[in-house]
Amino acid sequence: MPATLRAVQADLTTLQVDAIVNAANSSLLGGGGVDGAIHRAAGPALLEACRLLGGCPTGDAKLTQGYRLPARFVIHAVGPVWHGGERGEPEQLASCYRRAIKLAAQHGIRTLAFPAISTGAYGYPFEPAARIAIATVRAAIYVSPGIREVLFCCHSAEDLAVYERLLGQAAT
Ligand code: AR6
Repeated sequence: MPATLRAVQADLTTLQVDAIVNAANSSLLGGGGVDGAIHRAAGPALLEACRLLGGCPTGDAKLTQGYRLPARFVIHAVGPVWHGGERGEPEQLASCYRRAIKLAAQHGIRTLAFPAISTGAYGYPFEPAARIAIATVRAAIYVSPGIREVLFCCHSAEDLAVYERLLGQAAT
């Protein structure tokens, strides 16, 4: 059975999953948005762990423990800054989703939740980013049979509606 893909509206930091994915920057030293919320909820040990990772290139991901979070792990993924779409942004965005799924599979993670990477401070248009997220995760989990459920965690009802439509799970 392939993993279930589902959209939810929630604060990512509250989700009871094996891993949450952070929309990080390449320093991995924290920031605003979902990154700031994750660091606040996880506590200072997360920043200490991130310091040891030596940053992360755009399109890649690295894993830490989740510390005070309900999630056991945080996968820090670095999405692209949107510059209009002609500078490799779609491929970089797909790459960070692929890398996050690969790391999850390598660590025996069965359930994980993504935020809409790059769609906040990094300015990636929401619906094109959601399409890439869904298509990339669908393809990646196909070769990672240990992963049972992937949640797309949306901050707003409007964002949730986009994911539900694209996933074909809109409420009837
Ligand atoms: N739970 C779920 N989704 C959230 C939450 C939350 N608590 N908070 C924000 N979002 P952003 P980016 C959504 O800006 O665009 C940071 O400073 C938000 O509505 O967090 O990848 C990093 O350090 C949006 O849809 O990440 C980087 O410097 C999505 O999360 C930079 O921002 C991503 O918004 C990364 O920018």
